[in-house]
Amino acid sequence: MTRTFGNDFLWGTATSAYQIEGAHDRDGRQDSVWDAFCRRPGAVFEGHTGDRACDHYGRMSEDIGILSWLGVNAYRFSISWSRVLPDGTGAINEAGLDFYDRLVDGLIEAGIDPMVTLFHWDYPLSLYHRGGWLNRDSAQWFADYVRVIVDRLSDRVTRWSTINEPQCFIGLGHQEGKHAPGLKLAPEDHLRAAHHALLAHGRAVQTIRAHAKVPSVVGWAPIGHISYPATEDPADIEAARRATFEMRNKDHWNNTWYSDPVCHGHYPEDGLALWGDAAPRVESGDMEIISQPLDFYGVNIYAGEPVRASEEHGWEVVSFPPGAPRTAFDWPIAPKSLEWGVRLLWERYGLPVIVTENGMANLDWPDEQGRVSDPQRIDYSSRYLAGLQRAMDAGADVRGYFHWSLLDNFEWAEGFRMRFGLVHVDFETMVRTPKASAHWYRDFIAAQRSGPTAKVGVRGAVTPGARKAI
Ligand code: IFM
Repeated sequence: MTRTFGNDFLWGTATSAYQIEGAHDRDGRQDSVWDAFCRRPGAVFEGHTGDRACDHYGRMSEDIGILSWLGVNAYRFSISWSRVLPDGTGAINEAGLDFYDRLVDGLIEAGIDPMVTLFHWDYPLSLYHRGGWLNRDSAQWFADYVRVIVDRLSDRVTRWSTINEPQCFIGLGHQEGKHAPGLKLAPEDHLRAAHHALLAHGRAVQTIRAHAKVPSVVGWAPIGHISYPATEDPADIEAARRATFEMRNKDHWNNTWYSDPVCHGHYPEDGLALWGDAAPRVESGDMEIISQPLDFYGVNIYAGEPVRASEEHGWEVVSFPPGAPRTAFDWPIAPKSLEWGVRLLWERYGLPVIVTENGMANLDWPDEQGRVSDPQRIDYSSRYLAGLQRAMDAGADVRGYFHWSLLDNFEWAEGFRMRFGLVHVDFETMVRTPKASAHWYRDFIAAQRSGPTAKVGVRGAVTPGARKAI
């Protein structure tokens, strides 16, 4: 199939600091909550830790070489807060900051646009001991850290993503206790932590706007928790819209608790009713901070579920057929989740969308000739990208796609057993081997290099009236 996403479409891969860097105690870095969580017996599969991870810290040039070979024009990586500010606030660790300086220079030299994620879960342990996200000061601490990064990198970095998947670091980390810092808090407490994370997001946007040296493109990267229509019947489409944006469960697996404040300046009514007295106290001015104008809506979409209209409840989930394809993580393979997720989010929030993560865990290993065949990942990516193209054909304004992930890496509580990379990593030797999917992605990107352009601009470049209903 010929697909044309446009010459300026961002084709990238994504990673995060704790998952790939390693070097947990080198050059002045101090612990984050993930270092501490990994040391807790039973917290992570087989006691794996990110101490070495992929040793990206020591092999950064090699990894930039791989990105260059892939032909991506963008790379999304996160910064380790406690590598730059070992105590979370105060003294800057120049060696840590220098690492990111060199990374940015190396990427630009290779013709790859850096997209910096400012927070991807590795909260400084020292600040956790001062209350972490439960402390309202965390928004100020985050803004101070962001200022350090912006002062150093914003002469070259123009693309910023504030926080990654608040649903996970709050839901899994502060409600369910499955991720760092491993807390199972009462609703009023994890909701307060969530509110502070939203404030931190808003303060980060303000800091970038106020101090960046060149015009910046700013967004964030929540999870897309997607229901898609089982058929194209308008009643099923309405069912998907409702299912995607309604809050029915007392957990963090939804879109609107986070995205409505960020994009609309208020918590959703159904969420407030659901949480009742546990809902956070919103101080005067909070929502103005949280709802800073954004340039793009970054979204991480991996899977979703089909729904259809139901007279009784408005919508109901349609089961996958027995034996339907699933990833190694047991997530259903559902290309329509990307297609409809992007369409529905574009419709509701009216911001250009960037797919900041999409990919799959697979059981990959090198064969006797040293090749890594992963036809499942090629098929997955091909189907999801076709879905993305359909979303764009339907009018959704999509500006980029970042495959998760560049390298096999430390998959949080699953340790190293879930391999998400386009590039296989031998975690003993650290040898990198591009998988068949890496070759496929490289060819795919090369084939997209012609056709009409869709400008990836700064705020204001998108005509508000361009927003279309689906
Ligand atoms: O590895 C994670 C990433 O850190 C956040 N988004 C989902 C990925 C796969 O689970």
